[in-house]
Amino acid sequence: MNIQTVSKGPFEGQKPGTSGLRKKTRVFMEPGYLECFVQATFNAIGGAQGKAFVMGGDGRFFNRDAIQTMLKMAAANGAAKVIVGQGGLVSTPAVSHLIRKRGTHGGFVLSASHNPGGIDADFGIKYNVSNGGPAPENITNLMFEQTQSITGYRITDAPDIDLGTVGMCAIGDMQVEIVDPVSDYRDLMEGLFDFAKIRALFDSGFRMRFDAMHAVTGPYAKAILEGTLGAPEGTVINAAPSEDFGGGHPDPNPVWAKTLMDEMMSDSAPDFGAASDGDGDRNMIVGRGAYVTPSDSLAVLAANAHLAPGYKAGLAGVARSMPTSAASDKVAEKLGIASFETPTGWKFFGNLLDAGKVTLCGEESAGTGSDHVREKDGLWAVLLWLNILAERGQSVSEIMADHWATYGRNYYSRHDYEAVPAEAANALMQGVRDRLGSLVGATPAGLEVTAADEFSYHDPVDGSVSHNQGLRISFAGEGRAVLRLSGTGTEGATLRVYLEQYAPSSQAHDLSPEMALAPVRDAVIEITDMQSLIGRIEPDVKT
Ligand code: VG1
Ligand code: CO
Repeated sequence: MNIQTVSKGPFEGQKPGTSGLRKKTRVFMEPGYLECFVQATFNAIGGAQGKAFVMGGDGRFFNRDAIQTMLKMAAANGAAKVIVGQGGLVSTPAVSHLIRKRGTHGGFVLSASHNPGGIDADFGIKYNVSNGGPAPENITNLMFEQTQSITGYRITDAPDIDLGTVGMCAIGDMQVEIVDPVSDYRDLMEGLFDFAKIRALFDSGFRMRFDAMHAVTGPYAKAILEGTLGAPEGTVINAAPSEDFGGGHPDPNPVWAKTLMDEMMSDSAPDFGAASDGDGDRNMIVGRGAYVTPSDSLAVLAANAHLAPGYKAGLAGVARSMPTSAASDKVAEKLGIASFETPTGWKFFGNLLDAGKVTLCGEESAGTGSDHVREKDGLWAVLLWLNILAERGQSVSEIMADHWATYGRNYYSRHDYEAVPAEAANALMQGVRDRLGSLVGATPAGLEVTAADEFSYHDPVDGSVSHNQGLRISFAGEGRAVLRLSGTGTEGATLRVYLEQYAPSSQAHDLSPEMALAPVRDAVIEITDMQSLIGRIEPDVKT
């Protein structure tokens, strides 16, 4: 094997964000850009010599080319083995499972998740560590340091390998194992859920629609829902992964999964609807005529998980990201189990899961998961819902009504202001940050502020501290607003405004979220002065 060291780099701006490095695809395709980031990752983990890795992606444009390059780099850096999904495809939760099951040193996920794909859209890469989870901040910081001083990368000139055929091959001394990306994952799900009961539910005439959004969960959902659980053919739509996700945003929310939403709100709606994102770690849940917010979904799953065999012993605790609504806290309180509040991004759940402090985790951005892997897991959430529906024999809207009557309802919505000039977005955040102290007691738009701070996370397992994780403002009557800037965007800044209003169990729960949240929204508009700072008050996307 002929090994070359190519002089390149450093490239500016290779700082991993909320979930790895995300850039425009053309940026990743610049000669040496991907290579320098991958070499920096190897350097940051003490080299690849003798180590095994998993590689897989969501099938977006540049996925296969990137994998071919990275395999040659792994070989040139002395890796012992790389496990790759057939065709270069593996969902994010399935990568996490493969790392854990095969005991590899780590793995690479090639995805920009819910961002659109294509040569003029987005690409991304994320490194996961041996527990199967995203590299924690101490490692992403090391990676970033390496990207700033790198002067070249190692690669071999070996020919491309055939990613299409399951089996073993090699690049020099490095073994390459091409695996079916679905089978291990399906086995894992079968061990957690009552497949016989879910099969019986489908046999009884229960109908669902799963929108794979032309992304990686297509093959998984086909194999599991239709192939194993007996859902009728056609249950899974948009099932073939495509390089540009059919030209859409593979983001499972009511805005981007509109086709599914329209069907679920129509007279001919099936009993249950769900969708997943580009890399298969997000989920949207919708019943007939009833959209379930991700924060509520986490709470319902926490309250009912014991109905599934994998969780019948109960939960150790529940963790949610800070902007996620407090609905799951209410459940944890009632169950007498611990609850945790972490910064945005799945990497912060890893320590809690490893230490056995929590069993379920979730984010308001349609991410839910458990200790079965160290990533959020879209299909897992759908299967847990199916298991619960099969056990309870109620509709989604009946389950929601019961839930709110027991725990109260946390009305919730996220407003995104996209492609804001970075300077203006930073000025808005800084303006609020500067006034946090004086906000308490003020009454913007007539609502009294009871607390205001900037969230810092103190990891209870390793003692690390993460600052600047979002501005939070609480209002009298259990209302709350959170402000933060996105760490996954590739254009300007995205301002996220998270709105929440609690209505206790004794109250009615049938307001539209928009109505229930109007006072908190008005207060935020006044506090931020967004009209004059970013020139708008209407968001681009409401979820
Ligand atoms: C967003 C979400 C966050 C999620 C992250 C990665 O981050 O808000 O909850 O963990 O995306 O999800 P940000 O920094 O843009 O708000 V995925 O499915 O895109 O890997
Ligand atoms: Co994702």
